[in-house]
Amino acid sequence: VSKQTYAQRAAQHPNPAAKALLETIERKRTNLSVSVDVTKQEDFFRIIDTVGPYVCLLKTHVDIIEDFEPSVIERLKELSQKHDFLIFEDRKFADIGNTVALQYSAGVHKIASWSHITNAHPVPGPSIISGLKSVGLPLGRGLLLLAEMSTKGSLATGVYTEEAVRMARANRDFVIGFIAQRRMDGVGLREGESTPDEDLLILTPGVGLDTRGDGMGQQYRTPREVIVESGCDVIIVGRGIYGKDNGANVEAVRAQAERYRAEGWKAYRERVDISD
Ligand code: UP6
Repeated sequence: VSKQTYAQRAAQHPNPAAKALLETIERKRTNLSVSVDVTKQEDFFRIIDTVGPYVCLLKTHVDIIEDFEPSVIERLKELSQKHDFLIFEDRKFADIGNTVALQYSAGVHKIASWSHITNAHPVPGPSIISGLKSVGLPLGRGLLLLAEMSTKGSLATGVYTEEAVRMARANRDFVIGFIAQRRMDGVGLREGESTPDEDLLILTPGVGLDTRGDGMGQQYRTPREVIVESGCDVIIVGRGIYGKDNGANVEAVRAQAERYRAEGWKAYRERVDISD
């Protein structure tokens, strides 16, 4: 899979959210997702309007917005249309099926109604997928499982990661891939098992060009390490793009978004061997 182009993969993908993401990547020539982790609407929308042209997917933590109101979602949807990107609410669900179905569909944020993609920790077992799927599948949404994390000392390793991959494989109509640090093709396969037509996407946070960590356990690798060496599909970048001042300098944010987009795309072309 990692040698195929995004366009080839888009043409074959059965899940509508994954297909739309792969098509957007190809159309905009960007495998960059920006994570907009700021707490004020003003900063949130300024950053999104600036990075919009450079991203395939916009990642949110909508619960950190202090002045949240329902119009935030309307504006976010408008910007997603204007700039042609998908939305990924990084909710990291982790509860029993019944609870996550309520958290996904209801509450203040009604995530399922606007977020094309969301994610979940596999820690509760397959029932977390059933719960989220009951809400998201009819809406054409996609789910990512956190098979690994970017943080120092993460417990999501070894057998845990393998079981996460098996859970995804058993639910390929709704689970479109992973938050992980490397390609998962072949991970967790049992004796004699093979999955030739499987395309599980890898979206990777912990990406930075200028530092290796943040002093709070985050670990950064470069787009090239992530895309070429580890075979991942999408780079997720937060503070590397909007900096320490919540993206106050619009031109600096634009320059960083363009820089990460170019690095991510160059790495992809190296991986699939496109030379023209
Ligand atoms: N994130 C990680 N690592 C993971 C999973 N998720 O960093 O394993 C998320 C964080 C944050 C973003 O919640 O929103 O990706 C990374 O931001 P940064 O680039 O500013 O470190």
